[in-house]
Amino acid sequence: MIGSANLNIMIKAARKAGRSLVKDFREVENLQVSRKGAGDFVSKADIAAEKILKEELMGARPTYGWLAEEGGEDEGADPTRRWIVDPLDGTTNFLHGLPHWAISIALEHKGKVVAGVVYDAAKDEMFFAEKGAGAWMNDTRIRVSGRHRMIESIFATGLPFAGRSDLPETLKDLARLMPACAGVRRWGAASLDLAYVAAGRYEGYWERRLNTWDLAAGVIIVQEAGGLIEAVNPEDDILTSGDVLCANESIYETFAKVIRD
Ligand code: 2AM
Ligand code: CA
Ligand code: CA
Ligand code: CA
Repeated sequence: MIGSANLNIMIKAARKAGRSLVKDFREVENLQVSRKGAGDFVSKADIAAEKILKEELMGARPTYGWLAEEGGEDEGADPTRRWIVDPLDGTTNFLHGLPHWAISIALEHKGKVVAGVVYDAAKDEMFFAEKGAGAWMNDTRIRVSGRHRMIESIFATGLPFAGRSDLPETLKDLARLMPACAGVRRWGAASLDLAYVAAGRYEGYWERRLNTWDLAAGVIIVQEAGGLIEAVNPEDDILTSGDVLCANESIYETFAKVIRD
């Protein structure tokens, strides 16, 4: 797969920030951590990774805009293009020594995501996609799963953590979904949940109240892998609402009905 210049910039940046995160992950007990809000932590590792990503991405494309979880927002000289970055998605896992976290980088053009990279550095799995060019994991083209029976399917979600207000909705969803399917998983890194749907590892995923940087890269990876993705309420915009529902094509309608009814 030969990507565009921008995709190569994104992959190179993800690898460089990934090396920094893997190093910090090995000595995670020594990291300085602070709390941004209820249950929302940030560490030296998040900050260091974001600094590397900013140097790499803005260094290569100085006119683009910038939106990142730990460093706020800048409108670039070119208002049509913007990097959307989560330097460490799954910080809570990272801080507990759980190897399930990722770097998420998206490129937006005129309000639409045109390229996305989700890098699981601990497992060296680089998920990426570019509009019209398919979705990939390392050297392999990926596709959503072909399962179409609910009873054989597994779904992922995020369980609301301290401070998040969507508990009643999530409990209602779970009560309807759990008896109908083969299982529900909760891993704690939204960008990887999306990448796993794209790779056919589970059939679908839904979650509410996410941030733009959790979702932007994963959205295009799911689409390019042949998946369907919308906001939980299909009239909403995914990135601005932060609510997402995605699945392979064959099960989408049945799954969406369970969550939406
Ligand atoms: P973060 O690690 O970048 O903050 C969905 O669960 C998203 O919520 C995750 O991708 C995660 O992104 C964020 N999040 C923030 N605090 C969390 C917590 N205590 N538990 C799980 N996810 C959390
Ligand atoms: Ca966070
Ligand atoms: Ca995140
Ligand atoms: Ca983060």
